[in-house]
Amino acid sequence: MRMSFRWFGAQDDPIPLSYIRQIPGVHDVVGALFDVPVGEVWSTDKIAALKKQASDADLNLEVIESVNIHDDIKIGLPSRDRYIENYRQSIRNLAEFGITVICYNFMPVFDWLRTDLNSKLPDGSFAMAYNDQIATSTTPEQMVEKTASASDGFTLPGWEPERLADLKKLFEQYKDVDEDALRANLKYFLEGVIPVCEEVGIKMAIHPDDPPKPIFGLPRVVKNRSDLQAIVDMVDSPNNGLTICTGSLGENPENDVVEIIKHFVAADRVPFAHVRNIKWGQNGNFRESAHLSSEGSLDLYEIVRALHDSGFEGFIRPDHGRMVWGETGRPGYGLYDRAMGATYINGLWEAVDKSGSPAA
Ligand code: DNO
Repeated sequence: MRMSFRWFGAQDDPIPLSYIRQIPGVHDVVGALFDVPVGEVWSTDKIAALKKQASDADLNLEVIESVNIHDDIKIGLPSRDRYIENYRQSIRNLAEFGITVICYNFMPVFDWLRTDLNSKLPDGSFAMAYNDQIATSTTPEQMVEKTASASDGFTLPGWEPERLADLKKLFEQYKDVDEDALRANLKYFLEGVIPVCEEVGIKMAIHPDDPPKPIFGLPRVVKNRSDLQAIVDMVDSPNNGLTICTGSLGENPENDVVEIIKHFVAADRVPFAHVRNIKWGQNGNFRESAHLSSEGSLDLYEIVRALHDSGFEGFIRPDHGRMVWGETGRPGYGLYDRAMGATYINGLWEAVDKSGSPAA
């Protein structure tokens, strides 16, 4: 297991790499080029500069989160072939610089969704929350506006204002895309990129839908175990992998995250794991919590034990943290609570590792 930490780049992350380097056990940073428009090729110059920033700070950079997928690919428009060709070139360019894992998602229009980015918890910290009733009574336009105004001046990953400028048109383009069509378009994409990944040694790692259900009438195809199984079966290759995000999958109490981990890690399809906790509310509502098992609804000990005992050899990162100790910044991505999360997960891993007992 390699513990890593997400970083949004020198221009846009208030947390310097030198601070990340000081988190015990973190030697890897997860990065991306946020200034390349979705669909365009990632140039070797830009990748080289990103790699150099990490290595200058004595950190490795092998995982990219994310190389996002153009909506034309998800919709299945004729222009998708050009975007897939660009993606193939980005994969080749990234491999030249030692990248081994690319995290991506296949959520139409929006990436993850929260209805409150700054919900105050009883201990005085702030976390993100999702309320189904608010989500279903808010229009997509209102949601974009609300998310932008509550994110403290930062762009949230997957909520780029330029891309979401013409929501009406995007929704119109998706009107005939149901789950089957979206799945077929994912397969088409994977068939285009996985051969290149095999050639250059990169593993693709699809991120689950967050929350794991359709939103605003848009289909979602990465919600549960059977969706994940369908994806690994689309192209039978270890390079066609998954990002197991315990929070996203765990938001649906019906998803048995521990079992999902055991199954897909044993099948050698999990190069990357996002490990975080959430607290279930009523009717599909949830809020994010500290990583500690007793603070949320997921058992992080069992999650780490399942990863360890199934032979997980990929990258882990702590995921969304709360805002604690007066910190401000990009919601979910402050330094302190994520650093505590990394330390906690490292502690669990060490304990499981030294106890030597295989999971029941
Ligand atoms: C949110 C993240 C997602 C994730 C993408 C992967 O905090 O977990 O934005 O990076 O879905 O492509």
